[in-house]
Amino acid sequence: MAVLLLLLLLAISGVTADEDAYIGVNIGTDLSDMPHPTQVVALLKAQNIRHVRLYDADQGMLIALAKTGIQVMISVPNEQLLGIGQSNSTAANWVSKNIVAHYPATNITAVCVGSEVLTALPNAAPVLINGMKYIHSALVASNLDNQIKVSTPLSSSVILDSFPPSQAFFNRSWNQVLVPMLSFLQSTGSYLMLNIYPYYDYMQSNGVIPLDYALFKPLPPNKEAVDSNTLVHYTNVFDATVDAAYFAMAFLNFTNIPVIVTESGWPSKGDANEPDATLDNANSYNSNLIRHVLNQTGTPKRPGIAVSTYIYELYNEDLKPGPISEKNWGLFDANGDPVYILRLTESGSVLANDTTNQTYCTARDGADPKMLQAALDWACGPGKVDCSPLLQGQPCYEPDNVIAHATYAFDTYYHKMGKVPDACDFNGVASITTTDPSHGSCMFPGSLGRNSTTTNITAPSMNSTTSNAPGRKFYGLRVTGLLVLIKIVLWSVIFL
Ligand SMILES: *[C@@H]1O[C@H](CO)[C@@H](O)[C@H](O)[C@H]1NC(C)=O
Ligand SMILES: *[C@@H]1O[C@H](CO)[C@@H](O)[C@H](O)[C@H]1NC(C)=O
Ligand SMILES: *[C@@H]1O[C@H](CO)[C@@H](O)[C@H](O)[C@H]1NC(C)=O
Ligand SMILES: *[C@@H]1O[C@H](CO)[C@@H](O)[C@H](O)[C@H]1NC(C)=O
Ligand SMILES: *[C@@H]1O[C@H](CO)[C@@H](O)[C@H](O)[C@H]1NC(C)=O
Ligand SMILES: *[C@@H]1O[C@H](CO)[C@@H](O)[C@H](O)[C@H]1NC(C)=O
Ligand SMILES: *[C@@H]1O[C@H](CO)[C@@H](O)[C@H](O)[C@H]1NC(C)=O
Ligand SMILES: *[C@@H]1O[C@H](CO)[C@@H](O)[C@H](O)[C@H]1NC(C)=O
Ligand SMILES: *[C@@H]1O[C@H](CO)[C@@H](O)[C@H](O)[C@H]1NC(C)=O
Ligand SMILES: CC(=O)N[C@H]1CO[C@H](CO)[C@@H](O)[C@@H]1O
Repeated sequence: MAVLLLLLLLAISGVTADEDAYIGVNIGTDLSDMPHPTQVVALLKAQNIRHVRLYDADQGMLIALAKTGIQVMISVPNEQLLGIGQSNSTAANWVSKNIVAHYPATNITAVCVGSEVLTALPNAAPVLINGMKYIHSALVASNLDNQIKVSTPLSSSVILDSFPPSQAFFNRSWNQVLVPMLSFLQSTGSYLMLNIYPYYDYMQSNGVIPLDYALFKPLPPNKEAVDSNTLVHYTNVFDATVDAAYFAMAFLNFTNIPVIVTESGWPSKGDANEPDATLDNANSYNSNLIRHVLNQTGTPKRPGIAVSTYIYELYNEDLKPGPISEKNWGLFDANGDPVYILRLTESGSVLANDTTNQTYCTARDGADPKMLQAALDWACGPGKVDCSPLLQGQPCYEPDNVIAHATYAFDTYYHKMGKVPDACDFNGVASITTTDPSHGSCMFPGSLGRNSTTTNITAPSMNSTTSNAPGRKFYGLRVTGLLVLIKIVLWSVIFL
């Protein structure tokens, strides 16, 4: 039954996909405790994230993403670009190993050739176009070029004078690369990939850009930014940057290439000199961004035209060098616990908000150990909880004390009973919490980002198959009320 419903869920989510703008998520992997690919995918599923971008072509992730319906953009890391841009057979091998071997089980939709190459690795710029063309030729040879697009994410800093948007143009130093690139994107039906960081624009503007304008918050009319040529009012940095890209392309006579935003986000924590990297601002930015994209508003220059956007990023990456903010762009920590609960109520039912429903039943602090033991005995006996994971040698045996064991039994019972508050009482020695009590390989029912349908979870830490430090991936959230409903039914079937 559960399997049937799962299939139904996937079928329906397939139907509702993708002519409209969608939200995806980038998956960076610079974490000391990087979750295993199966845990990453479980988190994606729990959050209904349907689109992701990986910063490499990690084989473990590509396998874990198979048959999930999740659409995946993979990347040629900058470190591999020189090889691929100089040899069509290297490119063909790359496509064969990372795409042909996984498609169609894993729904790969695009290849990002390098990442901000012009600004991050300018000496590879001369081979960038060839790299894109070689990858594309290999896709053509495998008859996959219609399904899988080739592009390269650009930093928005290649656009100069981006306000007013109508006067924006690409840094002319790069025209020799950008003109053939735009021709390539146009002739292959691909899109311009752009990374947009209003956080940095705001930080670098020395007070010229109001914080609210960066955060999509309402501005008084006299504070709105007006394009003096078009008289268009801009209410946020994001739209102005996308329009600047349209104008910059038009300046080179390319008027029909869509834009997709490959990275955007806001850090939730920063150094003393980054006072606006806060939980509240990160929440405002990402919540407003999601609402803006899913509302299909488009931009003033192209109203109603979808600008799908990948949020940077899924996990906080604690190993990232640089200021504190660098480590705090994530929506989740390594345990799959949300860093903040997105404020998405007005956009309908986006499951990221559903983390508020992520509750657990634990032994109350300071409860009398004898009463805990009695409640534990009841749960594992008359309560019919499967307490075998608490046996010696099993994942939840350690720590071997009554509080930990009771917590496991209480939480399992609570979920079995459909999380009704009465199921978490146990004569007053239990209480409901939103903190996931899972530890090590002991996964509690209800745990996000983990496989909670079974207690036999082995969770090896991920040894990435690639050696690239900034390995990353992405997903997308796109939810309908029906999906939420089916998900609830699905869960209740599993737990009843
Ligand atoms: C690579 O390019 C050479 C020379 O243009 C061509 O003969 C060969 O078929 C190409 N190989 C692949 C795998 O595309
Ligand atoms: C991948 O996803 C797209 C959009 O939902 C869909 O049209 C396509 O059929 C999928 N491809 C595969 C191989 O599943
Ligand atoms: C344009 O690009 C060149 C080459 O990277 C760089 O040196 C220059 O500073 C850029 N111009 C501006 C105004 O950013
Ligand atoms: C764009 O097209 C116009 C009209 O055909 C032409 O005059 C102009 O030189 C073109 N600009 C570029 C950058 O190719
Ligand atoms: C969504 O778009 C409609 C019309 O385009 C607009 O009236 C509404 O305010 C938008 N909602 C949000 C939350 O942006
Ligand atoms: C949270 O759980 C309650 C009770 O199970 C349910 O009625 C509600 O719809 C859930 N909220 C969401 C956003 O799914
Ligand atoms: C949970 O794990 C089992 C066994 O490894 C697997 O068959 C199942 O597909 C997993 N479920 C989810 C939702 O990942
Ligand atoms: C968990 O699954 C593995 C492989 O399927 C099996 O060898 C092991 O005995 C199981 N452990 C428990 C506690 O069920
Ligand atoms: C993971 O990598 C570490 C360090 O390279 C190594 O010691 C360990 O054996 C690896 N684990 C697995 C399961 O490959
Ligand atoms: C359905 C649901 O849980 N909605 C919550 C989404 O997040 C906002 C802000 O935290 C809550 O107020 C809603 O209750």
